[in-house]
Amino acid sequence: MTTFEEITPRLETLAIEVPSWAYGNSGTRFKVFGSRGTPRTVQEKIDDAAQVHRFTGLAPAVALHIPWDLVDDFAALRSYAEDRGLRIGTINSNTFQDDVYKFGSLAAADPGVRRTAIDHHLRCVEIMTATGSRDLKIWLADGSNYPGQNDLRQRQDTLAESLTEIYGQLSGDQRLVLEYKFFEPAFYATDVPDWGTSYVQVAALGERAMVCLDTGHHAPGTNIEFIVAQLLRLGKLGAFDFNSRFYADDDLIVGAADPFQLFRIMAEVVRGGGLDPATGVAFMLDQCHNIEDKIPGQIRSVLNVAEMTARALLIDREALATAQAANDVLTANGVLMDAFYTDVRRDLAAWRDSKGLPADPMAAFAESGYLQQVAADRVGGQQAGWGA
Ligand code: AOS
Ligand code: MN
Repeated sequence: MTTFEEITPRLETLAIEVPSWAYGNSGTRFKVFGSRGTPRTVQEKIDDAAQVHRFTGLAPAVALHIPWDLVDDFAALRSYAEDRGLRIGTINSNTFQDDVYKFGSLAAADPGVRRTAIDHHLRCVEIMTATGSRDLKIWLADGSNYPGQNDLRQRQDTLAESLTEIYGQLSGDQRLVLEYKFFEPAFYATDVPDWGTSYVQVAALGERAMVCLDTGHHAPGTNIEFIVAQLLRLGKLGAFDFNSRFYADDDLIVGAADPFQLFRIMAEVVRGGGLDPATGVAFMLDQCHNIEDKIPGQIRSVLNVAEMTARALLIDREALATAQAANDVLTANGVLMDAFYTDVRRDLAAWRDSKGLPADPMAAFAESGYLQQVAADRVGGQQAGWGA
């Protein structure tokens, strides 16, 4: 039996990146609801992100989205974050919002559009250098709605050319991570629809190009932990975008829809060495809080990831290996389920307490009065939201 004390050193290596856009208003195509105290600037988003780290101790980085988080002076923004105990994490490029990208960006047939999209990424690389960010994350809305609309094969070649130019501009330990998504906004064919396509594209670029796995970007029923195992095996799992979903890309709180799936994913992360910082897996959240308060929504997500990571670390690996070798199906499954059913919440509370963190981060945040304070302070201006 593995004890909680034995797993804490590995648990403490967990460093979750929160997305700046989680603190802005978001919604569905039917309505984006505003809320009091929503940040108006990237600095206010960083202030909110700092609260998540302050109450959990596990979220020391904030990812930015460009152009949503554009500022004149990114070195100053880096200091702003550092003064609040955070580093600036992944820089996400955005080539899905401007009119010019109606028919695609890095894979578009129009060379002028491609140039605009590549230049945007080169600007993102400059920003990474100023912020000290390691990863450039690329998610493309590129695709088509109707059979025959695009030359599917040509677009793979075009995409490869665009990515090669961007990859060539990386320096030092900078990396490119390519996110895949099976549909939306394109409904017939997406240019990077699955992990295989992402893998093929990044493998052609080189060592510092990796796959980003967003947990909401697969067809229902997909065995995501299998993809995790395979990418770790190949040394190509660069990043997660964690969220949960009931139907499509719902972007709900991590672990809310299917805690067992989150456990199975973390079990493969542990098995594949992905918790070791040297493996370089970025544990990002990519979520929208449409109806719930955003900061506690992020705190809950971080806690859920920590809980399922702890349970995954508690798997009795020796007993599992023995049962697997003996083809003892029921014992092997039982060993895994024993870890999944272990309630680690008290142990995690005690661990937080020992670190000077609140035992109950949700309650402590509610009692802190932060939401009331920002609601009173953040009056006027334009609330940040999807697209701003
Ligand atoms: C879109 O579906 C993706 O998940 C991207 O990661 C995107 O950049 C992010 O969700 C912000 O819109
Ligand atoms: Mn994502």
